[in-house]
Amino acid sequence: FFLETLIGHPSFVEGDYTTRFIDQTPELFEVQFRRDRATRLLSFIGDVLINGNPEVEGRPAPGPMPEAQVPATKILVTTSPDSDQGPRGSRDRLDQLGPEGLSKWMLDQKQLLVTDTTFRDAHQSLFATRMRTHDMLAIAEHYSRSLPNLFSLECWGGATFDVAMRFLKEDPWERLVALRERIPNILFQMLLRGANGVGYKNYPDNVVRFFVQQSAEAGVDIFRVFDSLNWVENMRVAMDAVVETGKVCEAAICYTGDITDPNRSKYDLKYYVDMAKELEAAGAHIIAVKDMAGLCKPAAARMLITALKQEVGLPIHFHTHDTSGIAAASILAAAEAGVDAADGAMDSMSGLTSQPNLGSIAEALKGQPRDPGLDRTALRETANYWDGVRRYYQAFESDMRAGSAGVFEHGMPGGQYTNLRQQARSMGLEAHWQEVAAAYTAVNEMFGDIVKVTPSSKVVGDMALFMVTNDLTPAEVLDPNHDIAFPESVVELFRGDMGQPPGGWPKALQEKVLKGETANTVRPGSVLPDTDLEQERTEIERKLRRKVDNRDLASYLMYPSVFEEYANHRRSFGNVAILPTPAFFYGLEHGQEINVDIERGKTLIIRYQATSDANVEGQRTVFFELNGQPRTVKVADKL
Ligand code: 3PY
Ligand code: ZN
Repeated sequence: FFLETLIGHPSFVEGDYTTRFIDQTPELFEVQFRRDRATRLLSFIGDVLINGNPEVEGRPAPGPMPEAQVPATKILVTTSPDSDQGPRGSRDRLDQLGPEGLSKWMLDQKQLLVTDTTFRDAHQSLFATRMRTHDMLAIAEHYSRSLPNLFSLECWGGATFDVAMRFLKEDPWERLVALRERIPNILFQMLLRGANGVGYKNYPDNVVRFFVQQSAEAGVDIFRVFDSLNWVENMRVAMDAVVETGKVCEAAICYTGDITDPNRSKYDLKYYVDMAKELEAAGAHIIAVKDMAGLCKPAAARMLITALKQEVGLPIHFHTHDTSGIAAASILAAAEAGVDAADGAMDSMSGLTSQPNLGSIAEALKGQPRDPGLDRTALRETANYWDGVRRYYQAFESDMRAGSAGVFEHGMPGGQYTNLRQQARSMGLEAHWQEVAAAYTAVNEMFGDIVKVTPSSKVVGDMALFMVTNDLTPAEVLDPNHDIAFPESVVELFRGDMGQPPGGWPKALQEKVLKGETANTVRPGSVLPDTDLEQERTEIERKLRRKVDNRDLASYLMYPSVFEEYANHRRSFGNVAILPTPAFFYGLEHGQEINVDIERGKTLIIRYQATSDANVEGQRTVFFELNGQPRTVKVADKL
């Protein structure tokens, strides 16, 4: 193989080589021990058995984890004359009508269209985005066959991109493509943080465009685009890029404050209606009301949706969180006021910081004019499956037990709540959680009452933790004579690196934070130079000593070091996404056997036998049976 690669190299063929050839093409000379796929996976399992998966270190042990039961798939709705093709769904409608046609169809039809967020926001909000591709793929075909009346599946974007690579050692693109293969008929939806892509900072415009193009090609149909300060200027590049791909641009207004409270006038009904009109003029096909913290009370939902339906000519899609416990009432109020689509999560993945209960919303509307027409049995079976899956992730659950009206004070987004609480715990502040929540409220006020959603919410969280750990009061933070070394993210926010909030930043605090540095007021993307994409590609190819396709490049542009680390993990251990979840986090029991589908039609049967004592070099031998044959791997004992 080595010789073939060497003599096939263009420089070698052309006779164009000197000793510099060795320096310039190191990939040809790296003598790499290329282990087969099975050995790499066994090494990973061996490492988890001996050293543990660092991901669950220090987290609560899970209870029993019986295998989640995939329901036997029945075709419940077949509108296709060719039954092999499976039932037609919303994606077929998009193919037929195009994005403007889909938008018009949404307005013309009567049902409440329902999006299931289980594959993205639900697990982001309930267990820190840890759901693995393996658990999604097992149920995917069931969705396609049994729930074709769902409007869309929110299954990508937000934090899933980062967490997939950083913690789960998975390729987010492969997840999307594999889901697409199994669910060709239901629209896929992603959450895009506007100029922040799927990251935490503004990227150059051409990086945002490149990312959108790749996502569209890989299978995203609807892009829910938002800006973390509700600054429409900062959404245009992403929105235009979506429209250019021929996909659906769902532009979001992030809901904060309380439109039913006359004392909170900064974000009143007019503010939201004006923003929706701006987004309509900017080319959106759908308007999302993104209530990321679950602050939109039933009365507010009724007012807001009624006004938007009167003033805007686009369908409205309502997204909320159930942190307070009352969000389903808001969805029903929105449905009565004529909202076109709403988000829910499958029963066992709903409630608390997640979306309200999809199955119960469907039941509440059954037989009513807005009946979403979803099959009760299919919903129940799907929810049962997710119930089994959720047990695998016990270690990542927050210990929130009930909804809490406290969210109307702190306004923390559902996706942030569990993370911030975990962050506080890891800093030894668990007992001070109420103080952190109070500091979060105070920081928001000091910052001028801003929209809090990734990444602006992260900055508010950083500052809240900073205040609690340093025992700082709001008065001290605001006092110009009390010197404070603000966290870097706060400096960046006040410098305008994430854009501008409505009404600008509070001047006195901005001066104090920036310590003489000047603030930007222009759109950050307008001054960030375009990235040289090919230069970046060369750079990462050199680091990894392999070719890098557009999807890898897009991952690298979003998260350079996270991607590089993930790619190295993949080289050492192969595609660990195909392992069952308990094996990935906890390894195997003695004598336990698992089936691992290494590719379609090719299954490895892995049985764990035993582990030896460490040898003088600190290595242990792990004994497996692989498809009935003995196999061993050596693993360094790091503990
Ligand atoms: C994200 O950006 O990940 C969010 O879920 C915002 O609500
Ligand atoms: Zn959300």
